Amino acid sequence: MSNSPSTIQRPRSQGAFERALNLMPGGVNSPARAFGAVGGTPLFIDRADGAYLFDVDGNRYLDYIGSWGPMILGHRHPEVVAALEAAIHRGTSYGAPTEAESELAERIIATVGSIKKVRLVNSGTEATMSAIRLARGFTGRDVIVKFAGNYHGHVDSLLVAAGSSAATLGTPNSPGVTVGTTRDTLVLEYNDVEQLEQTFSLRGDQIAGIIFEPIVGNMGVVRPTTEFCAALMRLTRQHGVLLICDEVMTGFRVALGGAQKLLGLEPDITTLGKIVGGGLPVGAYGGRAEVMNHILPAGKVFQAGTLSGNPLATAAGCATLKILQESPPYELLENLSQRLEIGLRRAASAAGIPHTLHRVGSMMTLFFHPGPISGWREAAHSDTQRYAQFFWNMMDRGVYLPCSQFEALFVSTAHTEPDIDLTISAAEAAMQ
Ligand code: KE4
Repeated sequence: MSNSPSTIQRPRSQGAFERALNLMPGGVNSPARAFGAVGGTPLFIDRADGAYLFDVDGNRYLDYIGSWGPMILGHRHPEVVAALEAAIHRGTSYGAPTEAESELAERIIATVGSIKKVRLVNSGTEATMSAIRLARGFTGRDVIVKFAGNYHGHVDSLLVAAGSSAATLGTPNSPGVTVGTTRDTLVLEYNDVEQLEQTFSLRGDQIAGIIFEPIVGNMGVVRPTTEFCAALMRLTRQHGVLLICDEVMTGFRVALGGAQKLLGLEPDITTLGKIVGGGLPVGAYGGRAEVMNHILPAGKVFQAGTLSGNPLATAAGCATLKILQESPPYELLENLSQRLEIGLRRAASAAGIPHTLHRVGSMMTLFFHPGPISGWREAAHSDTQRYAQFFWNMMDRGVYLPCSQFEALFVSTAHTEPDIDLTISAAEAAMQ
């Protein structure tokens, strides 16, 4: 019996989920996919093509999750598929260096201005975990600062609930994370310059690094203020703290050079993921050589990985970045995304729904919240029940949105104006 708030029966997804529940925790391999935030049964996907997902019941959906960001070129881009087909006939993994890794490193360095040396890993989590270890190894300090509503993967020391004040160290927000692991983590409010300055005056000389999403995607899309960016740059330099820009989501998404290019930021370390692998498992972290040369075997900070720089993953990543570098699609993405933003705003206003929409390039969030939203304190009060019903109303009209109010939707180069207009029409009906 489906408990879905959907009006459409999807028996094969239902059966697939019941099977998966007996095999894997929650029936999924990443909790975000379990539809916990929107209720109902997750759709099992059979295949994807261009801007579309196809579920195992044969339904087609316009895809705005794009694998949570990687699929900026849409699914099965012919040049990415061709690169993978060529690579697979040369083998799948060697455990030895390849020139493809150097090509991907060159492409990253050529596009992300602050990166002069880079290490490839297998996920965004590995990238952020390694960046934190590097900041501590480079500075010899222990304290790491993060911000509420920012997500950096399942790194133990970042699975932290905010302390009671700016000077209060974090406490674990997941079983299995020890107090010892989190006692060197401070959780501050995003865009709160005063609290940042207070923290630095109290503990600046103990802080190894600050990690933040330069444009947040993980509380929904939230931009930093100019003052917040300036304070981050100023205070980290004053106190010898490394600034870690987590561009796993924004890298190659909001601009070829990432959010740091748009915002004029000069981080000491940048973390990457998602798009850099073109849909295959690639993460990366990089920065100026003086910092990166502390990583083993050049330096003494340990980090390793069996499948880091895997030949198939680097083939997909190189093919994707090659396209983005040679024919930057950001004007197309801006036009399509602006059209969608205007349509969604008009639909919500016509339905009399309190809302605010935040967009940067081809990533955006329609908050069921009157706004303003500058951080997690406001975002957390969004009407998540209303979002959940909107989600299913759109799904039943063939539009697959992020399965949480606190995520970004993504437009790809495979989307067309008719696709956007269909989405807007669906939203007008879905909000009634
Ligand atoms: P992964 O380990 O999932 O590759 O990357 C972790 C990560 C790091 N930094 C940022 C800014 C991220 O957004 C992420 C992962 N994003 C989530 C969705 N917002 C991935 C979806 C999931 O967990 O299944």
